Amino acid sequence: MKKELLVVSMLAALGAAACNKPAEQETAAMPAATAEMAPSPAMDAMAAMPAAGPATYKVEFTPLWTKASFPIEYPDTSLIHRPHFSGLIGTGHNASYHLYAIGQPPTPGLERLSEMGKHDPLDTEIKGAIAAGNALALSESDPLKDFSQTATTQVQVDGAHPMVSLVAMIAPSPDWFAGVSDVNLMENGGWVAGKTVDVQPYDSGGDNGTTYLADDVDANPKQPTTLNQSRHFTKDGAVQPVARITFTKM
Ligand SMILES: [Ca+2]
Ligand SMILES: [Ca+2]
Repeated sequence: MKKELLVVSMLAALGAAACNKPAEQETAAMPAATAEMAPSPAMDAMAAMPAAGPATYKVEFTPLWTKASFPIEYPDTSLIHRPHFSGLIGTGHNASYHLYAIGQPPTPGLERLSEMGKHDPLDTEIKGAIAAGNALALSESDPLKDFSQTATTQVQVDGAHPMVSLVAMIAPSPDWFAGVSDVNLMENGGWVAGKTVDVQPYDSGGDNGTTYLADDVDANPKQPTTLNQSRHFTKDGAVQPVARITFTKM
């Protein structure tokens, strides 16, 4: 009996100690957070960790790439060349992974996505990033051919992988894609309820064609990925977004 009571009281004491710990850490962290110090990214990450467990967001991709907004050579000449977006592909990830990067040549996966709309081998590259701990889960949607609809998928994030990148081919095109990169869904240590971002057109650098329907002109060596500032996507000198993505926490 005595022994059991001792165990119970010890457990109670341990429990109390365990309960106190986070509270102590919180109060200890408070002055640093309220002080007028420039918060370093490392401090942000540490402060964010306890609050942000895994989260899933609904992704809705709304097309803006219409003939009315993008009249130059808009490719509506036949059913074969009917304008559409390939299925979206992307992932939640950390700062070590980039689906695409301005100034960097495309990976073989990004090149094929941008030229053919194929998810393979970009899906394999993302799975490699997952295996390396830099990405969380593969996200994919169906292609979008009816622009009165949206393309939808889901994306998973967690405290160590709070950023999201997604791409889809602008089709038909030589190597042009719509994308968002490094969208951070964590703000002030917690997950945002929702976020809407513009999706810009890019040129992956995998092909040298300069019109939607240009013949295949493989780029060798590969060119750096750029924001697509061709006449097809600019208005008054400014690149126009070709879609909008809304993230909604589920
Ligand atoms: Ca190109
Ligand atoms: Ca190519």
